[in-house]
Amino acid sequence: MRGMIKRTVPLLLAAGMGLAATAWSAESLQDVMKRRSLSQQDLLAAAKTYVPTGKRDEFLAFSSGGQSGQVIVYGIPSMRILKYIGVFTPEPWQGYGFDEESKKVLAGGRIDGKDISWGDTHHPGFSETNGEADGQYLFINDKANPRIAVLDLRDFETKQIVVNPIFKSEHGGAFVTPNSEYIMQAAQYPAPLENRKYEPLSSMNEKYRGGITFWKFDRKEGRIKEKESFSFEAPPYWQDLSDPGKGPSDGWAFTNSFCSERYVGGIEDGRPPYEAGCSAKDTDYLHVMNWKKAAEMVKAGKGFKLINGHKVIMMETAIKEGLLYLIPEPKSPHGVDVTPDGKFIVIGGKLDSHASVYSFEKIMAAIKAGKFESKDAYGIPVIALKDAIHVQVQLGLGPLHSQFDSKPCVVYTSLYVDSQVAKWDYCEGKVLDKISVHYNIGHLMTMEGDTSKPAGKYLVALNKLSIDRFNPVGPLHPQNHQLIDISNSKMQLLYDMPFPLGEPHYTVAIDAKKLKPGVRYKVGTDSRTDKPHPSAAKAGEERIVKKGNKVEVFGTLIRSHITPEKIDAEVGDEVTIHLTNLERAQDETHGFTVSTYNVHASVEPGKTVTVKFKADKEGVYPYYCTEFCSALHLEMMGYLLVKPKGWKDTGKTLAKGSYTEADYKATVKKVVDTQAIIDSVVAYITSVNYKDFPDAVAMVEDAFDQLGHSKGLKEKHEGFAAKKDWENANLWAEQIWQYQVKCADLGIRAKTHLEQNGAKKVAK
Ligand code: K7E
Ligand code: CUA
Repeated sequence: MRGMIKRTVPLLLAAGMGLAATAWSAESLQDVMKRRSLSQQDLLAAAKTYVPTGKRDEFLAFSSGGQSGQVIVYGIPSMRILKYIGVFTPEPWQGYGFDEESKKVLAGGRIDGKDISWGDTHHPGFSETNGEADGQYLFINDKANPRIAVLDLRDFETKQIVVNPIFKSEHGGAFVTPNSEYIMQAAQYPAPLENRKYEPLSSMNEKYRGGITFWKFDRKEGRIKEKESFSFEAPPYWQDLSDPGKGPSDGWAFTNSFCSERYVGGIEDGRPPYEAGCSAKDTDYLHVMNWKKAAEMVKAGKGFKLINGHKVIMMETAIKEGLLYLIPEPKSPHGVDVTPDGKFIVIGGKLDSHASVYSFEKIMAAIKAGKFESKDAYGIPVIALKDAIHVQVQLGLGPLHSQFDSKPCVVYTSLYVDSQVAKWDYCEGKVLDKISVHYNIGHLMTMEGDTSKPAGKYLVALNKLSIDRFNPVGPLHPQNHQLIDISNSKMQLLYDMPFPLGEPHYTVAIDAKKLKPGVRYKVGTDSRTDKPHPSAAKAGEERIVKKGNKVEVFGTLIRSHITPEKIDAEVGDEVTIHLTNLERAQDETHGFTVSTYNVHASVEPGKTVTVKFKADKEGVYPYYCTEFCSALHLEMMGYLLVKPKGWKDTGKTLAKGSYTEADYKATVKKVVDTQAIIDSVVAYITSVNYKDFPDAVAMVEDAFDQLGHSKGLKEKHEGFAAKKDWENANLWAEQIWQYQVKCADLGIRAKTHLEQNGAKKVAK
């Protein structure tokens, strides 16, 4: 150990000198092309996607993690994965589901008093301001257990999970209104709306219902308000996806549906299966809703019925108040997307080869004129397709979802059966280009392509099958996200990205400049509530409180020690450990676990986290930091000592080390030498315009923050030296050096950063 420390000083010195070797490749570009069999086209694609070391992506994509119940963040155009975010599923790296704060978030997703520790995430949606993605929040749904989660993009953490009070499954969430007033969530498989209520399938038409929920979002609090949310009761058609109107159509919302046959399968009884019965008819229904009027009605306390304590606008009321209309849509539709200008609604036919473009203006004219072709079985007025359609375009087989370009009238639609993307003009109704993808595309996504201001440039095809595209990894294949350049008139396929965790369904992407995530919390923050943590501790305030059979620890973390380093408990005690990370430095996260007690916390700078468990077995349990946070990370540990009831320590003291005066003097010299290195680095930093480099400023601040912790230690070691207590004298001097090393490490990082980013000398 001590040998290693001795070697560290020259190492620091060498780094301080900035020994940068420049390696020139002996190979030319031509050589590499030949060696790797790359074409000109490949090189072009590589040049369009390659993000050089240290550089960043232009867009960030937030993908549903499918059956993993998570959200996955990656960069575009590099397709580099940046983060998995635990949402409906516990995720140990982030301590999600392993610390008390996040357990409370997950508990919001309990159904009938039971934990549901997975989710089938489908559709992420950004919060919007004036119809544009604003980079503040992300919402995502769980199809299997009808829920919605709220993620805050300041720290990329899940803050809230709400359970749909009336659905038993859902599909069409989360779709956000233009100013994030509401988040839409539509049902999928009809069921009785009352919870825990049985009705036989023979009463499908009378007792089973679909619906569309509007979750009220409180932007200031960043949370969904369950009590202010409401739903539309809908016929037992299988509501699918939704999209709220924008611009001229703001205030209205659109939900497509299929299986309007209301077919009930029963293959085991010899009945034709659902897939036959649900696609028998030529058309299904687009639901058109006036959500603004509905919201006002609900706010005024009128027009709804409470079902499971939730406000539901029954079909009868919706018809009477003119809140709900239907329009036929071609065969088993899938996907409904409002154009950026809010004038049209594009719907894919799935079993039809057309995409249908509905005109909002025509729909409104028909409603105003009371011009309906019929009513459905529940009395909902049906507008004739011909009275609502703007244009229908033959695209190919299996049109599903659509996304828009920054160029006016240009839309991209996925063709599932054809495994293609069609680029077409929805104003004129003509196909512009097609490109093959690999294989069986579901959703597709353009940059901010579902907002009122699409950014164009790139398209990602979210393919359901990858088959032969990647190195085989067993029968379960990754999915294939394919990056396509859409900046020119012909689309160009650029890159295949294996998507390794679930079937993602949908992804949304945003200009990275719109995101403003923090690098640290205010010291003592509970990140799940965004409020000061009541059990946070500052440096010097650490303590252990024992009351009856409860042991409560108020501790801190800083490189490279945990305070306290010993926790005493008796068998059967309930142990609660609150830890505050005192670091200010970017990326200095500490983790925390106690051996065999199934707890884990990720404590980012400033955060306070609590882990709790019952010390139900006698023994010695090391706890430690789980992030490699510094050279002495492995020393960042302590012991939980669980003693038998009534155990008395014998008064035997800890073994003494054998330190001499010479050891002490050597340590003091090391401290002096290291200070010289620090001084030289400081001299360099202050000789340049480092204040113009915020990252360098942060590192310098952190460096001095570290050094500041050594305050008072000089007096301490000198005091022990005066008493010839060489162990204490030596070790407290050594502790100064520990802080110096961290300070020097940061100072040198700042120096390198300044040198590499062209810092200039300033006049003294
Ligand atoms: Cu088409 Cu669930 Cu959006 Cu998947 S859904 S593809
Ligand atoms: Cu803190 Cu390792």
